[in-house]
Amino acid sequence: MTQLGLFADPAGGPAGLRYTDNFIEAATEQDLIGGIAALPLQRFQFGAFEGNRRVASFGYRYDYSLQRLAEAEPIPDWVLPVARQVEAWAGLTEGSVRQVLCTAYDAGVGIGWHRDKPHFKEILGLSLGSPCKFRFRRRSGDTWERHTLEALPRSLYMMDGEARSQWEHSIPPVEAPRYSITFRTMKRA
Ligand SMILES: O=C(O)CCC(=O)C(=O)O
Repeated sequence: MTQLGLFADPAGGPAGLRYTDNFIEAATEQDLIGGIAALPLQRFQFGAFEGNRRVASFGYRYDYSLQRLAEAEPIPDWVLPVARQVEAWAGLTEGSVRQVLCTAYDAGVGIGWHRDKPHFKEILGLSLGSPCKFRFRRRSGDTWERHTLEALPRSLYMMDGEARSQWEHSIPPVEAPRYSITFRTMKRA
Protein backbone atom coordinates (compact mmCIF):
# COMPACT_ATOMS: atom_id res chain seq x y z
CA MET A 1 0.00 0.00 0.00
CA THR A 2 1.31 3.47 -0.79
CA GLN A 3 1.51 6.27 1.77
CA LEU A 4 -1.43 7.91 0.04
CA GLY A 5 -3.42 4.80 0.83
CA LEU A 6 -2.37 4.84 4.49
CA PHE A 7 -2.91 8.52 5.17
CA ALA A 8 -6.07 9.79 3.56
CA ASP A 9 -5.53 13.16 1.88
CA PRO A 10 -8.06 15.52 3.53
CA ALA A 11 -8.23 17.52 0.28
CA GLY A 12 -9.37 14.33 -1.43
CA GLY A 13 -12.58 14.35 0.58
CA PRO A 14 -14.44 11.54 2.32
CA ALA A 15 -13.37 7.98 1.57
CA GLY A 16 -15.94 6.40 -0.71
CA LEU A 17 -16.69 9.62 -2.61
CA ARG A 18 -16.12 9.44 -6.37
CA TYR A 19 -16.75 12.19 -8.89
CA THR A 20 -16.42 12.69 -12.64
CA ASP A 21 -17.05 15.70 -14.89
CA ASN A 22 -18.72 15.55 -18.30
CA PHE A 23 -20.50 12.29 -17.62
CA ILE A 24 -23.09 13.12 -20.28
CA GLU A 25 -23.24 15.31 -23.41
CA ALA A 26 -24.85 18.77 -23.33
CA ALA A 27 -27.68 17.55 -25.61
CA THR A 28 -28.47 14.66 -23.23
CA GLU A 29 -28.46 17.13 -20.34
CA GLN A 30 -31.10 19.22 -22.12
CA ASP A 31 -33.22 16.13 -22.83
CA LEU A 32 -33.04 15.05 -19.18
CA ILE A 33 -33.92 18.54 -17.91
CA GLY A 34 -36.89 18.51 -20.30
CA GLY A 35 -37.93 15.11 -18.96
CA ILE A 36 -37.76 16.30 -15.34
CA ALA A 37 -39.58 19.58 -16.08
CA ALA A 38 -42.43 17.58 -17.67
CA LEU A 39 -42.93 15.41 -14.55
CA PRO A 40 -45.71 16.12 -12.05
CA LEU A 41 -43.14 17.26 -9.48
CA GLN A 42 -44.30 17.69 -5.87
CA ARG A 43 -42.78 19.74 -3.08
CA PHE A 44 -40.67 17.40 -0.97
CA GLN A 45 -42.81 16.19 1.97
CA PHE A 46 -41.27 14.98 5.21
CA GLY A 47 -44.06 14.25 7.68
CA ALA A 48 -45.82 17.51 8.40
CA PHE A 49 -43.05 19.54 6.76
CA GLU A 50 -42.54 20.60 3.20
CA GLY A 51 -39.23 21.41 1.49
CA ASN A 52 -38.88 23.88 -1.35
CA ARG A 53 -37.29 21.50 -3.76
CA ARG A 54 -39.65 19.63 -6.09
CA VAL A 55 -39.28 15.90 -6.56
CA ALA A 56 -40.61 12.77 -8.24
CA SER A 57 -39.62 9.27 -7.03
CA PHE A 58 -39.55 6.11 -9.11
CA GLY A 59 -39.12 2.46 -8.14
CA TYR A 60 -39.54 3.29 -4.46
CA ARG A 61 -40.31 6.37 -2.42
CA TYR A 62 -39.74 6.92 1.27
CA ASP A 63 -42.97 7.61 3.12
CA TYR A 64 -41.98 9.94 6.00
CA SER A 65 -45.39 9.60 7.71
CA LEU A 66 -45.21 5.79 7.83
CA GLN A 67 -41.38 5.81 8.05
CA ARG A 68 -41.00 3.09 5.47
CA LEU A 69 -40.36 2.58 1.78
CA ALA A 70 -43.38 2.38 -0.47
CA GLU A 71 -43.54 1.28 -4.09
CA ALA A 72 -43.61 4.04 -6.68
CA GLU A 73 -44.13 4.21 -10.45
CA PRO A 74 -41.50 2.29 -12.46
CA ILE A 75 -38.34 4.12 -13.55
CA PRO A 76 -39.36 5.96 -16.74
CA ASP A 77 -37.99 4.74 -20.07
CA TRP A 78 -36.21 8.06 -20.73
CA VAL A 79 -34.14 7.60 -17.52
CA LEU A 80 -33.15 3.98 -18.20
CA PRO A 81 -30.25 4.61 -20.65
CA VAL A 82 -28.53 6.98 -18.23
CA ALA A 83 -29.27 4.62 -15.31
CA ARG A 84 -27.46 1.85 -17.25
CA GLN A 85 -24.56 4.24 -17.97
CA VAL A 86 -24.36 5.12 -14.25
CA GLU A 87 -24.32 1.44 -13.25
CA ALA A 88 -21.52 0.70 -15.74
CA TRP A 89 -19.41 3.62 -14.46
CA ALA A 90 -19.93 2.52 -10.85
CA GLY A 91 -19.11 -1.13 -11.58
CA LEU A 92 -22.63 -2.18 -10.55
CA THR A 93 -24.62 -5.00 -12.12
CA GLU A 94 -27.16 -3.86 -14.70
CA GLY A 95 -30.48 -3.31 -12.96
CA SER A 96 -28.90 -2.52 -9.55
CA VAL A 97 -30.36 0.98 -9.56
CA ARG A 98 -33.84 0.38 -8.15
CA GLN A 99 -34.77 3.87 -7.01
CA VAL A 100 -34.56 7.12 -8.93
CA LEU A 101 -35.30 10.56 -7.57
CA CYS A 102 -35.69 13.50 -9.94
CA THR A 103 -35.29 16.87 -8.21
CA ALA A 104 -35.72 20.48 -9.34
CA TYR A 105 -34.14 23.29 -7.31
CA ASP A 106 -35.24 26.82 -8.16
CA ALA A 107 -32.71 29.61 -7.54
CA GLY A 108 -32.46 30.10 -3.76
CA VAL A 109 -33.39 26.50 -2.95
CA GLY A 110 -31.04 23.91 -1.45
CA ILE A 111 -31.16 20.80 0.70
CA GLY A 112 -30.28 20.55 4.41
CA TRP A 113 -27.83 18.25 6.15
CA HIS A 114 -28.78 14.60 5.96
CA ARG A 115 -27.68 11.07 5.18
CA ASP A 116 -29.80 9.05 2.79
CA LYS A 117 -32.14 6.43 4.27
CA PRO A 118 -30.49 3.18 5.41
CA HIS A 119 -32.66 1.10 3.04
CA PHE A 120 -30.45 2.26 0.20
CA LYS A 121 -26.83 1.26 -0.45
CA GLU A 122 -24.86 3.10 -3.12
CA ILE A 123 -26.02 6.62 -3.98
CA LEU A 124 -25.13 8.29 -7.29
CA GLY A 125 -26.16 11.75 -8.42
CA LEU A 126 -26.18 13.42 -11.81
CA SER A 127 -26.11 17.25 -11.71
CA LEU A 128 -27.93 19.20 -14.42
CA GLY A 129 -28.43 22.83 -15.32
CA SER A 130 -26.12 24.73 -12.97
CA PRO A 131 -23.25 24.10 -10.56
CA CYS A 132 -23.67 23.61 -6.82
CA LYS A 133 -21.52 23.30 -3.75
CA PHE A 134 -22.04 19.74 -2.56
CA ARG A 135 -20.99 19.92 1.07
CA PHE A 136 -19.94 17.11 3.41
CA ARG A 137 -19.48 17.13 7.18
CA ARG A 138 -18.60 14.56 9.80
CA ARG A 139 -18.44 14.95 13.57
CA SER A 140 -14.88 14.94 14.90
CA GLY A 141 -14.85 15.46 18.69
CA ASP A 142 -16.23 18.93 19.37
CA THR A 143 -15.94 20.07 15.79
CA TRP A 144 -16.79 19.01 12.24
CA GLU A 145 -14.55 17.75 9.48
CA ARG A 146 -15.75 19.37 6.27
CA HIS A 147 -15.33 18.96 2.54
CA THR A 148 -16.95 20.74 -0.40
CA LEU A 149 -17.28 19.23 -3.84
CA GLU A 150 -17.96 21.69 -6.66
CA ALA A 151 -20.48 19.64 -8.60
CA LEU A 152 -20.61 20.88 -12.18
CA PRO A 153 -23.56 20.39 -14.51
CA ARG A 154 -23.28 17.06 -16.38
CA SER A 155 -21.09 15.61 -13.59
CA LEU A 156 -21.75 12.45 -11.61
CA TYR A 157 -20.88 11.75 -7.98
CA MET A 158 -21.05 8.51 -6.06
CA MET A 159 -21.32 8.07 -2.30
CA ASP A 160 -20.29 4.71 -0.91
CA GLY A 161 -18.35 3.59 2.20
CA GLU A 162 -17.68 6.37 4.73
CA ALA A 163 -18.99 9.10 2.41
CA ARG A 164 -22.32 7.31 2.54
CA SER A 165 -22.43 5.96 6.10
CA GLN A 166 -20.50 8.50 8.22
CA TRP A 167 -20.66 11.84 6.42
CA GLU A 168 -23.75 13.99 6.04
CA HIS A 169 -24.26 16.05 2.91
CA SER A 170 -26.15 19.22 2.01
CA ILE A 171 -26.42 21.80 -0.79
CA PRO A 172 -26.67 25.51 0.08
CA PRO A 173 -29.24 27.55 -1.91
CA VAL A 174 -28.32 27.37 -5.60
CA GLU A 175 -27.79 30.55 -7.65
CA ALA A 176 -29.56 29.32 -10.78
CA PRO A 177 -32.06 26.52 -11.43
CA ARG A 178 -30.47 23.13 -10.86
CA TYR A 179 -31.84 19.67 -11.52
CA SER A 180 -30.54 16.34 -10.33
CA ILE A 181 -31.22 12.69 -10.84
CA THR A 182 -30.30 10.51 -7.87
CA PHE A 183 -29.77 6.79 -8.52
CA ARG A 184 -29.96 4.45 -5.53
CA THR A 185 -29.29 0.74 -5.12
CA MET A 186 -30.97 -1.26 -2.38
CA LYS A 187 -29.18 -2.65 0.66
CA ARG A 188 -28.58 -6.33 0.10
CA ALA A 189 -29.58 -8.68 2.99
O1 LIG B 1 -29.51 17.11 -5.69
C1 LIG B 1 -28.61 16.35 -5.33
O2 LIG B 1 -27.62 16.10 -6.03
C2 LIG B 1 -28.66 15.72 -3.93
C3 LIG B 1 -30.01 15.21 -3.52
C4 LIG B 1 -30.01 14.59 -2.14
O3 LIG B 1 -29.05 14.65 -1.41
C5 LIG B 1 -31.21 13.89 -1.69
O4 LIG B 1 -32.28 14.02 -2.32
O5 LIG B 1 -31.13 13.17 -0.67
